[in-house]
Amino acid sequence: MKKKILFTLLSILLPLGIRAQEAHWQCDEHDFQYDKTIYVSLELEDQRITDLSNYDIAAFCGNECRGFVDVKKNEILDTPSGQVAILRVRTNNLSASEIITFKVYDKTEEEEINVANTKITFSDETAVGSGSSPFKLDITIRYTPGDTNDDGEIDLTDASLVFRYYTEFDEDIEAMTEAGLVYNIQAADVNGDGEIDLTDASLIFRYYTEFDEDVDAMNEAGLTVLIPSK
Ligand SMILES: [Ca+2]
Ligand SMILES: [Ca+2]
Repeated sequence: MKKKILFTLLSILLPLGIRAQEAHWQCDEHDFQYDKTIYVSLELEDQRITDLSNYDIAAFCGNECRGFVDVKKNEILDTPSGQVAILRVRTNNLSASEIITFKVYDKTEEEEINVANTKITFSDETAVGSGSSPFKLDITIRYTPGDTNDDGEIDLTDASLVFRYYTEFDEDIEAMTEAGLVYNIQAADVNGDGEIDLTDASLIFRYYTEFDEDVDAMNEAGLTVLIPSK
């Protein structure tokens, strides 16, 4: 009887132990045919983060996870200048260039950090970066796509700032700052296509009005938005 209780306890506890090690993001590699390896290092305030154990790193295309650093598969390299993550970004479209967004999860702060976008051409088979010269992701600046004035809300002010950046201020951030406006340009490219233009202003506007802050509904409608779901 004791054995049975022990076995039952173990069968409950073991999966919990395994789950505890799982990355913040998951994606099924079997859904994709091709991949490209990116060697990634993290930086905070111009300092290399040498120990990556407190962070999960993943790649996204729109809101779709395209790969994450899996510690269970030993996808962390120890190098003399610090740890480097091996991030395999996946695709089914070898001929296209895709905008890939990197996200980092800070396990201590329990916070998702949007880091950077980069355009990736998958047909070119060479890896991005290397163990000795990794692709640097700087997690110093934290922002939420769509919240262009960093006030914690995504609303018409944000849409208006993107619109004014593109029209009134002719893409001049300094002029906007001089005019007393807070404008976080990193948050402005809400569809992740690498451009900040009227499409982004329109997407934020539609998020707030037409779609009633429902990102999933926007994606179902075929619109790509990087604004996090509520
Ligand atoms: Ca805002
Ligand atoms: Ca854009």
